[in-house]
Amino acid sequence: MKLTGVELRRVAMPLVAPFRTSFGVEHARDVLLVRAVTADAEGWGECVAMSAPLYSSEHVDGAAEVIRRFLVPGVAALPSAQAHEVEPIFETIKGHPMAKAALQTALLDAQLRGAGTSFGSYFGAVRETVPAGVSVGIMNSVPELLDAVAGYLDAGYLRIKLKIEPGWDVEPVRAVRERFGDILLQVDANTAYTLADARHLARLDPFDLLLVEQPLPEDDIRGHAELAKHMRTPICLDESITSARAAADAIALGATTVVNVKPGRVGGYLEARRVHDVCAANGIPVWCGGMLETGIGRAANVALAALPNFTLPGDTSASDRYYAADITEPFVLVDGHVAVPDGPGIGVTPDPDRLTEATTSVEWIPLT
Ligand code: SMG
Ligand code: MG
Repeated sequence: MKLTGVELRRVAMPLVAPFRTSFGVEHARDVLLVRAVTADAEGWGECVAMSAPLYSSEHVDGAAEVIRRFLVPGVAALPSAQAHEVEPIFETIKGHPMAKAALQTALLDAQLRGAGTSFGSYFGAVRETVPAGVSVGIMNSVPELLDAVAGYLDAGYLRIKLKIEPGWDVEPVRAVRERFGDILLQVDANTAYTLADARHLARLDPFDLLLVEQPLPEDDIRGHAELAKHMRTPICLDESITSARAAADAIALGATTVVNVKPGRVGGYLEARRVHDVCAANGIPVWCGGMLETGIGRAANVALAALPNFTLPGDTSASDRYYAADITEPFVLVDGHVAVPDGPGIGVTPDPDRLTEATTSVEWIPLT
């Protein structure tokens, strides 16, 4: 599979409501889409880097620069550019997993569209629909939070995740538990605490949460292992899990007993599959994280979430939780589940009119 050229397209996607986390407020995504063109097919990938390096060290302008300046020239030098064939070249470039994931996904989509194989069947999906959770941002007040959660439960979401930070943790969790009873409930701190908060975090234990996600800094694996000794709520790492090796280490050290899998964070779907496998081999359940993806990124995530060890509902919500008008056919919630696309590749394609409407810039990188 020889690559002909790569398009980098920026798309402005306003969110239906601001999404506040411990690291900031998102009002819109500035999405970088990668289109890989080969002689036989073309494929799409979505870069999940945010506008600013607040969730992780990457940001969208930097990712575009890495793709154009280092990744595409690396791929251009290869005789064939199937997804697994670019991995050794990508490994020589340090970091930038979200940039790598976006390009590799576009290549894999082109490859699988050419072969008439869906992402789901390529990776070994075992279900046709996946249970959907929803991630609920930090709100201005508890009543506002309860209204938001009520709306999501009415819509059919099977699991609620509350974003927390110091000053917005025990009280909102208590309020949601008291009001909605025995729902599947978990929290995500996005690194907002330190080990010195261990006793405070243990105050979440009485609420029978499924897990607490990434309470401590990304590089504090030992801290998470120590924290696990001081609280009953299972710890689930997100930001810290940057590869299958990192997952194996965190598990071996007792820092995580559940893992959030995000393909962008680990450099692509092949590595995400390896994270899944390492966790499965260790009896560690996984679930699919989200980065406010458009339908392009969501399609591939939903296929990944259909693998056997994805046993908890993911942050794979329906399109209307994020966008009034997505750039693909929307993913919809049916009985709390979203359907795994079964067409070739990621199984969805941008709507040409919506894409044009949302596009803010296009760059074509020819391969000579
Ligand atoms: O896609 O539903 C989604 C967002 C899920 O909470 C979510 N993602 O740390 O897990 C996480 C955050 C990272 C993105 S926040 C802008
Ligand atoms: Mg998280």
